[in-house]
Amino acid sequence: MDAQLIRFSKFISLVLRHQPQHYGLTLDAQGWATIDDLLAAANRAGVPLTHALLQQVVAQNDKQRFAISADGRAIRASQGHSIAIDLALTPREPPPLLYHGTASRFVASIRTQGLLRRSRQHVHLSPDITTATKVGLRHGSPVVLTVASGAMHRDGYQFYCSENGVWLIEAVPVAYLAFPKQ
Ligand code: HQG
Repeated sequence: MDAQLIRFSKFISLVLRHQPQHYGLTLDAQGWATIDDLLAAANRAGVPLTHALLQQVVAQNDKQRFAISADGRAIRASQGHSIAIDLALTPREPPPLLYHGTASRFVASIRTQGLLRRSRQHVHLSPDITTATKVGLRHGSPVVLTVASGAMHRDGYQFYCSENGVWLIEAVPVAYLAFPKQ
């Protein structure tokens, strides 16, 4: 994705995941906005987004962050929200192991509290170590924790998988976490 499309992607993430009201946009209960309303909100904020550019942002997005509705008229972020919306995902059986990328400075706290969702609606887990390492790098020196997702599922915890393949869960207790040897 070129630099301009990345800027648009960050703006759309901000609006659809965190601050729709600030930009005068109303999402429905599942997080959808009409594309026309989103473009109007962007233009009011001085962001020169058009239908054609939006289609490029959605199609070329490295993580497929956004989904377009079946009728082509609405858009939502597939995960990552801090505002209360219901993605209406169905619980799914996870693979036996999932991974969480974090930064080394958070590890001591995670050892005592487990993984908490902090400002977001869910804890985000990755299906592979490479992806988790990239997530951790966003925060600093990356550390990848292994989550015993199969055992958690057997113990009754509910897992969801977003449209773009990010595993979501309310929290992960310490008992299900493996930390790399230091
Ligand atoms: C950490 C990106 C201390 C947690 C990614 C993380 C993801 C704790 C940070 C998505 C803790 C929260 C989400 C505890 C958790 N004590 N720190 N008990 N429990 N943490 O950004 O998972 O590019 O809210 O380890 O790919 O980093 O935006 O979550 O480091 O899918 O599409 O608290 O964002 O996607 O940070 O990232 P975040 P995340 P996008």
